[in-house]
Amino acid sequence: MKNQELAKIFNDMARFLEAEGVAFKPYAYERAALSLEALNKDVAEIYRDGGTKALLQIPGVGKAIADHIEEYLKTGKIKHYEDYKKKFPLKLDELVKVEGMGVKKAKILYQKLGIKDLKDLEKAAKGHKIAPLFGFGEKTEKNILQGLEFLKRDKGRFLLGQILPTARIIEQRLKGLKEVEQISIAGSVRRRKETIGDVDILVVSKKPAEVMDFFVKMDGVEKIWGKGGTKASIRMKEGFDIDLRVVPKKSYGSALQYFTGNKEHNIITRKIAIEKGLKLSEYGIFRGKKIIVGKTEEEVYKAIGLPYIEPELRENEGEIEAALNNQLPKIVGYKDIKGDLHCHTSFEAKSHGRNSMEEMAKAAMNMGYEYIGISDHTKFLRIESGLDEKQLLKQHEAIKKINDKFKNQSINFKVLHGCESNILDDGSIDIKDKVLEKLDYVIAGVHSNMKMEKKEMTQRIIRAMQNPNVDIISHPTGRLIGRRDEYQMDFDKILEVARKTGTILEINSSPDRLDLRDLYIRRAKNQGVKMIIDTDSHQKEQMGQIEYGIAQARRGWAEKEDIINTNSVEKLLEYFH
Ligand code: DGT
Ligand code: CA
Ligand code: CA
Repeated sequence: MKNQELAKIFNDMARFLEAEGVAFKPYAYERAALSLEALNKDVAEIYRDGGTKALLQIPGVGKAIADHIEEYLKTGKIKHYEDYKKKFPLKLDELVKVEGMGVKKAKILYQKLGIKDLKDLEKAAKGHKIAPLFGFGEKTEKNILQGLEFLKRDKGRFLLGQILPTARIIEQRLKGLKEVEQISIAGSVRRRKETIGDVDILVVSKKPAEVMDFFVKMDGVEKIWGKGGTKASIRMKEGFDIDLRVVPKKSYGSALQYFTGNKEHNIITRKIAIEKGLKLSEYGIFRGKKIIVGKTEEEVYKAIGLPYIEPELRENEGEIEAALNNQLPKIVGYKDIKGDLHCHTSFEAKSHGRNSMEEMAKAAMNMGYEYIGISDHTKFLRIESGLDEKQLLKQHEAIKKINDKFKNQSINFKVLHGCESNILDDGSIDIKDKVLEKLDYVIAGVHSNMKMEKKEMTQRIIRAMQNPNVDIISHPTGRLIGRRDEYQMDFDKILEVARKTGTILEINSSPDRLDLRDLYIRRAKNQGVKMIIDTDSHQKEQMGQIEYGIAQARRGWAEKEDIINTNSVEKLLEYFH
């Protein structure tokens, strides 16, 4: 898939430019990569239908990038990129996945020790070659080894955010075939699991052979693992596999139920069928040899005495018992969110490639929201151009002006003023209370010293929640999927204090965070703790990632009432007060 190939190239370019110390440009490339990754249409098709002019309509794509895309589509290469690869013959994309390793560190390690990839890095760290280097030390070397271990644990799985856009494009391509009557993504992608082993796609067709042929010959296929009459399996260039199954119409519902899984959920549904004297398989529900139902999932569940169960709940985590007792939650919907309150902007931060407050507000309107909350970093995070008290007050006035302007233009949309402040080691906040008081709401998060002892970290976050000005805790556990563990902390105690103080816990939608994780969401809900689904967007293109956060909330059984940004702006402000 050209979208993902180009996204990878532009991400690499951003890193090369950063390694060279070039300002601004890396962000432009990152933004283009982000936009291409999330695009639901094939960039090759866009170009074929509308040329460079159409490319320029893609968010984040300007003239220089459009030229690169054109060059790549025409020649399969980008000269500028090839030159950089010669200049820096190291696998930066791989190396920066190690938690705590930035581009600059990777460059130094390459120059001093010739480290080109993860293998070299591991060898050097184990041989204690890194610690003696200026600016590294014992602690960094230990962290690198830890980071490498972590990467190994999750090998072979991909983030949902890396997979879903491509899976959708392939679904659309197949849908375009006249032989395809019905189609659905199945497996863990349909369940919106946070990491994905492979993609499963189910198709109804009377001519499976034609569908199979098209599938294995698609653009972006690297290898064909197998191809039979109704089954095929391929490896995409991006490194992940896709299984395709073609079934007859009468089995579509039961096949979808089977291939959606998960496996444990399937085993139990089959057992229930047996108890009723039936047999449930991917081909249908049978009494003896006679098929009773199979066309839709609804009728399959009904035939074994269950209501329809949303795919995000099918993990054998109690959903079957709940269904049997008619106690399934009415989980929050993908269209229930009314605004995003964790958004960063370029205010007083000119060098981060971010968008202005108005641009973010417009993007929020395009999402169909009623409000947005601006929550820039605060002063402790100097590398993120964190705002100090004076700048926050200045921003407050600027936001008032934007709201006045919208009002004058009869635009029914509200910009709220917040901030993402820092929880310091002792649990205090890096901004004075008398300024925090003036904002509509305050987010607080841990951004430093993440390896504290359990007791200390728990106390640190509790103290922040006890500050009456703090409304929301961002990415509460600090994990990065496949890269960094959660902080050591007593989550039950945190929940207890969150409930007492009315503090809201964030469900961060960023595909590599998804923090809170699903089981924590469920525990929070059961304890009566409110949550908010936010994107933590640093560029407007990231606002669309909200769907990953919503998916996670659904997997955590959260209902509309549990999520405060399903409320109108009036209700929300009332809650903050
Ligand atoms: P993944 O790919 O590891 O992220 O997870 P899934 O759930 O997509 O697993 P996958 O691709 O191996 O299989 C897709 C679905 O097919 C799975 O969710 C349930 C069903 N399935 C696969 N193997 C078995 C099995 O041995 N027994 C039963 N009952 N169902 C299975
Ligand atoms: Ca799968
Ligand atoms: Ca599979």
